[in-house]
Amino acid sequence: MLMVVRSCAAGDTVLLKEVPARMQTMLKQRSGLRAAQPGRRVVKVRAVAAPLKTSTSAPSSSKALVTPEVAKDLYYDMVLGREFEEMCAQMYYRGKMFGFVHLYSGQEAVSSGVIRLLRPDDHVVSTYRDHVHALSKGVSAREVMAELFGKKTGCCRGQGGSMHMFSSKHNVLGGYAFIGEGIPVGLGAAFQSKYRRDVLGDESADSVTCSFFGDGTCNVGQFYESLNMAALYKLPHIFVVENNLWAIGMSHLRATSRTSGDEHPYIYKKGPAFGMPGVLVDGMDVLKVRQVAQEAVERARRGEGPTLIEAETYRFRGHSLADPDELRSKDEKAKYLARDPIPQLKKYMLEHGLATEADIKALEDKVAEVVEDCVKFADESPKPERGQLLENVFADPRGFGIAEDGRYRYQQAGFSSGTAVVSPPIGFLWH
Ligand SMILES: Cc1ncc(C[n+]2csc(CCOP(=O)(O)OP(=O)(O)O)c2C)c(N)n1
Ligand SMILES: [Mg+2]
Repeated sequence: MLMVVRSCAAGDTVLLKEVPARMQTMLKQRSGLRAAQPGRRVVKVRAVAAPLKTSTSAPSSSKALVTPEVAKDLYYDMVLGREFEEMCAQMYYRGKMFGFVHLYSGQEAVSSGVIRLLRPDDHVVSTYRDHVHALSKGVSAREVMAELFGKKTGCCRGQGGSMHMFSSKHNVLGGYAFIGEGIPVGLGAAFQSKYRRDVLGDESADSVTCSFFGDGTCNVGQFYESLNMAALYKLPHIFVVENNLWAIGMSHLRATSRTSGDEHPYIYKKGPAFGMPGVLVDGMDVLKVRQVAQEAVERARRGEGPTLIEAETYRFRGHSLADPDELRSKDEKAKYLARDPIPQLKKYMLEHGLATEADIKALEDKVAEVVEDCVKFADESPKPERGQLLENVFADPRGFGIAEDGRYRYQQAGFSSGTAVVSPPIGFLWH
């Protein structure tokens, strides 16, 4: 099996038992250490990754890491994420959306690199920065945009909005406004897969769950509780930290403690502390993310338990569309813009003969068409009826809003005489 080691830096560790025997020798040599027993945390390594095994056809160039089909799929997915969100920004400032909207621009390589590997029956859990995760998992652009517009045709029938994308059909278990809330939900999804296989004896139950969250979220308790339980029960759960260096205006460097001997607050090192592999990956490179995710997914499917992946990434916009983004330095932004994952993949595809300029243009044209179409669809879709507010709250909606005459209050004259007026960018007023 080909393993890729990007670099070996002093202070970094990885569980040797997670590394094949052939690699253990090489890693020991690289790290300048004397022989060590498998299982001891002695190797200085930044990232290990396995080869891609998902595609049926071989890469067209012997040097290419993926097939043309996979490369095109990744490119399409990343461009869709980017262009969809550019459209979100336009529509938000035109008052078509209400509440807060957090864009993902810049981080697409993480969503595409991980989620495009998954099967339909695998689960994904997101955060409030969730539109692109939903798209990568197959929720249609129409359903996501309509949800952002608060329309009945949205994936949550307009009741979730930007931060709560959910689709049972696609096993997207939600965006969550409270940071860290989604991680235990992901754990539950992983648990049901394990329970089916180990307790109910369903040999085919090998689905995995990927939970996405940010660097700031790694300093809340639910992260640690979930690491503990995932390791304890060897759950098929992949923790994907999208480290974009900032938690609103709080720098990761100021907010997170260092593991002993480190200058930098690495999150991936918290994995081995709980008995699972921790992997650091360049989150601006979709192919590297895919390699690392492939290894973690295969490991989870084999029943070998969770992995913690830290993807170094960056958001190209403010925390939300209401953030003037004045805290981050121009130099820092320029440094990461130069590493934009989309042109990087395009260059790779052209250099490795995975696509022609015409192929790439066709993918971009297709995205433009899909984005235009979803906005038109969302705009023309109907708003939810008021009665919908009483649904999905109680098993019997009459437990809430029941009038003395036995009818729902919303059915009484006057209940729905007001109009929801959008007052961007802050929220809405009833009058
Ligand atoms: C439990 C909880 N505490 C505080 C907040 C306020 N809050 C919203 S976003 C955020 C920062 C999260 O940063 P990070 O996890 O790095 O995600 P990013 O926004 O960078 O994607 C905070 C603290 C919240 N939403 N939930
Ligand atoms: Mg962050």
